[in-house]
Amino acid sequence: MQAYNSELFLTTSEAAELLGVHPSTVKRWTDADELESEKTEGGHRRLYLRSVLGFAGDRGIATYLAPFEPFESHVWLAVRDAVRHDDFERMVSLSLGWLLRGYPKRITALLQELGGREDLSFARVCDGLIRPFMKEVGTAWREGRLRIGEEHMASQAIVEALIRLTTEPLARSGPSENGAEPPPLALVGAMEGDEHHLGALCVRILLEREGWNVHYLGPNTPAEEFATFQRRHGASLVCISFSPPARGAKMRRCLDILSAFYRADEPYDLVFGGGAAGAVHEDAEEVPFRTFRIFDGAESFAHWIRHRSLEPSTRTPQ
Ligand code: B12
Repeated sequence: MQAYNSELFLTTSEAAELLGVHPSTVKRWTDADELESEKTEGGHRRLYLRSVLGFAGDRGIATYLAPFEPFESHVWLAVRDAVRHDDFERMVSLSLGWLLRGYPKRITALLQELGGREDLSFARVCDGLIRPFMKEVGTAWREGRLRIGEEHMASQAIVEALIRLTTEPLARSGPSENGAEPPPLALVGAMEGDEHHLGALCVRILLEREGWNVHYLGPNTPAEEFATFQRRHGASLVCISFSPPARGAKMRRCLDILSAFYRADEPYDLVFGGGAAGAVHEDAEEVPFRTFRIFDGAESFAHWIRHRSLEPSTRTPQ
């Protein structure tokens, strides 16, 4: 462990953040020599990550880095790059390294940590980390650097983290006793024939965090099922993911089916997204929906959902 962590040092506030205390507490500990530190030429304290982690271990202070032993310094640098510089490159290569060495659970743990952080937007984690990481995985598989089993392991590691990040409490989706307006309902899933559903899971979490009740239909869901469930449960938003190799014809067929089921007295918004969704253009299609939008990423979708007016459906979820 020493070899990995010995070179890295933190400022007082970085150490305080890691230990979950106020910087003045870290100063007190260093002044009392309880926590090892050095002074720079400019008189600022610097604390070796190794010492801070050792101190945390001795005092029983849980840090987010502890589960990543012996890669704490790698994770710390990767998180710092992401949070401070919006740079996920280190995180992508760290995750790929873990995949190749057979540590998929670390990938799950890292994504869970990032997905829970308040200093990172979850949409950014989706577009900045999950999508590029999985793209790298796909490329490495195509070039023969990864086996298909490793590709599956990578998707599963991400799925597991995303499932753990779906936080919707049961109580919120049930009938309300105090007469409060129930949260609006969204249906989310991936199109029939499409086994890729990481993007749909990302959308589910984004919506839940914006206060939506989400019925998640998962991968490979026929358009007719989206239409039927929208009617049955009165969803005010339907989000469908299309990954390559889906083509425009598939999206148009889906639009035709949903249009045939659509009733103007129960309006809803329809959103397409995913790597293949650009095969149709929202303005070019004649559709009856209250709104029809296409997004190529989680961030643009999150921005739209936050700024559109939240009009609940005329019916309440059952
Ligand atoms: C993982 C993976 C799989 C896994 C999926 C596992 C799972 N549980 O999802 C498995 C192994 C099942 C799989 C199967 C196949 N795959 Co595949 N797969 C991939 C891979 C490596 C990653 C996809 C992924 O999960 N990306 C991460 C997510 C988060 O990214 P995303 O979907 O783009 O989502 C983001 C945005 O698009 C957006 N978004 C997505 N959906 C939505 C929806 C809404 C409403 C909104 C608002 C936004 C949004 O938000 C997300 C966050 O940024 C890609 C490689 C790549 N370059 O993408 C190939 C890839 C997509 N697969 C490919 C192929 C060919 C296949 C197979 C046909 C292989 C085969 N011969 O069997 C099958 C098809 C199975 C099927 N019927 O669907 C090709 C497609 C090539 C093409 N252009 O035609 C790719 C590109 C690999 C390649 N380079 O060859 N695959």
